[in-house]
Amino acid sequence: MKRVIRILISYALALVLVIVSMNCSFVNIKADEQVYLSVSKSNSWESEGKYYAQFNLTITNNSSKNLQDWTINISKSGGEISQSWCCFVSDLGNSYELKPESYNKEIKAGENISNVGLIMSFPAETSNINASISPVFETEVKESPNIKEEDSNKEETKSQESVEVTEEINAGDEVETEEIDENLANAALVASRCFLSYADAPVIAIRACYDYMIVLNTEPKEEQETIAEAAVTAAQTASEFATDGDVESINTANNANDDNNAYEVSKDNEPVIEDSNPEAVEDNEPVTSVAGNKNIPTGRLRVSGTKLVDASGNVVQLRGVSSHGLSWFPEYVNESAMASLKADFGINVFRIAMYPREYAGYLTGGDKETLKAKIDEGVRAAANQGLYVIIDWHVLNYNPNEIKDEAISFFNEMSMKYAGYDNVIYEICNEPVGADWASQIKPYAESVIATIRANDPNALVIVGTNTWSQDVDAVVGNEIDDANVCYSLHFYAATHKDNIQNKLRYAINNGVPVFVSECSICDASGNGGIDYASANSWLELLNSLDVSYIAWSLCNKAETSALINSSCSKTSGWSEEDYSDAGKWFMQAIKNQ
Ligand code: IDC
Repeated sequence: MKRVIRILISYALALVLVIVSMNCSFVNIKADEQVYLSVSKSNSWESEGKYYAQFNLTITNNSSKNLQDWTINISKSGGEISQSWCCFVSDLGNSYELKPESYNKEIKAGENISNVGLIMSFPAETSNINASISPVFETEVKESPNIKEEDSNKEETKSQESVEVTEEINAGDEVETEEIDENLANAALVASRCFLSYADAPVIAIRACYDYMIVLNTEPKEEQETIAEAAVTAAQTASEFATDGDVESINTANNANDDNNAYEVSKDNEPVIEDSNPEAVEDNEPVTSVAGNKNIPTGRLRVSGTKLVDASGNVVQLRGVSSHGLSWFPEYVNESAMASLKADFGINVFRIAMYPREYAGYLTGGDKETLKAKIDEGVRAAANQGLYVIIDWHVLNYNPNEIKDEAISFFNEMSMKYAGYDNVIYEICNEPVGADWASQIKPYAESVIATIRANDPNALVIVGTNTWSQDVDAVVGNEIDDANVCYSLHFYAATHKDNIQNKLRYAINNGVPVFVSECSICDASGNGGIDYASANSWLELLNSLDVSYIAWSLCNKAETSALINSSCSKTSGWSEEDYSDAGKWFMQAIKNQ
């Protein structure tokens, strides 16, 4: 185990500090002669007496050496990070430390990464925060084993927690080979960092362990079960270690236990296809209709002007719910849940959100076969329930072209598999950021749609727009040359008001079909207070224009947008009190349309 610790702690940090002023404008200040940290404040809003600002970070490696790792330090200046993406955040007291995910850790010479971002809240309007970056160059870590040895002797400075966690796990687990120990030690290190600041840290920790297990793939399949168990134990140990009596953390650790089960269930859940009434789907029965209700449509949907119409030409407004991330809360994507929501809310669509990157994402260590089996279960369950279903490639906060090849291969597989399914809709990029419509998103969409069309000429496709799918106005006069495409606009009612509503009106007035494939009634972080007045005004607008909408999200996470109360562990068959305030609002909105 000592060797593991040595490896973990032998990074020679080339610490270069620079203060970056985060202002409304884009700043670009040198970290040293070679590495740049750029910060832009892309959005800000007020909610419940606090001021929120969203920052996007870009790290540019202008040196001739590859970057092996990096750490960003942000001083708190009275602020608090309420959300972050594509990085791990640790609370160091007066400052936050941001560490990379496995996929954006290395930055090759001459390249940059721009997917890291965060939302901070402040007691008063603030425009300045201090940030610094510590890059680690490749040559500094790629030393001979002897040098690692020396480094490790000097290395008592690295986080004490990390060391203790790794030792703790080694003592408690039953895994035999040193190689597996290493994986777990790495996982626990990631886990320990997570626990310091994330509300959903235990879940992330477990996923992190799982990631390591899968990515490194060091053992034959039979061994993986044992490793998985050890990984879960590791995460739990890390949880106890890091929570240190803090009530909120203990609660989240308890939730993680539920998640362990889900994780194990989904892992064993190979014959998902057999499980869910294969006849209905194999015969490709059309989506069933309920007589007399025009809002439960039949057959393939198509775009007609700015509206959606069903196979008989009836105007359709889809109204439904979205899953949370498929890797986070897979247990909510099941047929009984859909049946409950159909009965309680009257939904006619269900969205399956699959993150390619975040938290055991499809491209970042998530088990692709398990994720695809879950999608399959969702598609078939929806067909059985007479619901439309959206397969959402949940690009979040980056340019979808960064993973275009992977998207093409994913949608090729999906559209080949579901070509005969009238209920399947493809959403090819949830929320692009930093991606101009004309030069980035449109060409991306054209490539992905060409792939889908080769397998399925008729499926409805939803295309995200720039700035978290707000810029539908940019599509006006520059639509994709395809008859069955609509464009997404997302809103969170406490944050997005007139300005975004006007974009919706403008797009529709100019003939652009808009689909609200994600929305909620709280603020843009998915949390904070509910703004009922704004929510009602949005609902009125959507209904008046027959614009389809989908509520984020079906889970019991302790956040305002979760449709199920965090105290409720049921994954279907809910009663009214099991729904959160947001859940109750959407139930009324969808039911009473
Ligand atoms: C949020 C989830 C939250 C999770 C986070 C990960 O609610 O639990 O930790 O993602 O980054 C979106 C995104 C959607 C966000 C949601 C709320 O499409 O993924 O979910 N949101 O922030 N756009 C605007 C808001």
